[in-house]
Amino acid sequence: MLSVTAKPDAFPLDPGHCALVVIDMQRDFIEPGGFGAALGNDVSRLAPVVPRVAALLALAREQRLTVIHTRESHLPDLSDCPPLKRNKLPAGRRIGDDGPMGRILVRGEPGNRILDAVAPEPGEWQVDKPGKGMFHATGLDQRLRDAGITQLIFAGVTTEVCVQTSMREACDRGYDCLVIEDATESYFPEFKAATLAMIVAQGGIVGRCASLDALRRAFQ
Ligand code: TIU
Repeated sequence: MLSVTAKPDAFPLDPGHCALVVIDMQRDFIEPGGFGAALGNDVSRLAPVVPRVAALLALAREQRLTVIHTRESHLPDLSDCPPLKRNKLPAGRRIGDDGPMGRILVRGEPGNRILDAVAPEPGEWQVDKPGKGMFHATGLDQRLRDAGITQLIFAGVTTEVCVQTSMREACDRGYDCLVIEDATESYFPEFKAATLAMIVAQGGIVGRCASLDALRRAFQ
């Protein structure tokens, strides 16, 4: 068992039973014209996290961790999209509407593609999820259990939405969780800071926080 220096306390790392989960590093959230922009966000705020997630992926691959990539997306007929999620936005910016990267947040459209710099490699898991959390309607919990995964390291976007939701739901299911604070980002720096502070304030019950460097040191 390795040990990662983390907050509020050290994270015991068991590489053979640990997966890296990279949440929603898709064009929809990081490039102009996608769902993130449709929500009114300044998507340029997420650009700096891309090379950091790429560095984390390189480390995970070097250490032979299981690697999982998620994408938030809906079926082309939108049968898996709750009406509220679609109808709260103005026409032209709704899920399923046509945008510069194809239909917004629809599975298989150009906008739904994970950025090249952090793209999945052969053998890595790809999970399409209609929700903010990664367990809803994905079958992922059973797949992780079948693979003997008991620990999850989180990265990706956005910290307070899909990353936090997925991590909290993972803790509820009994996984030991760690978020890499410099490999996750939000459109709102204050929301990211508050999310990490909330995790630390819960005493480790809803996961822990560590830097990429601290994770790297644990493997040395
Ligand atoms: N709105 C926002 O910040 N995020 C999302 O809608 N999805 C994810 O976080 N992936």
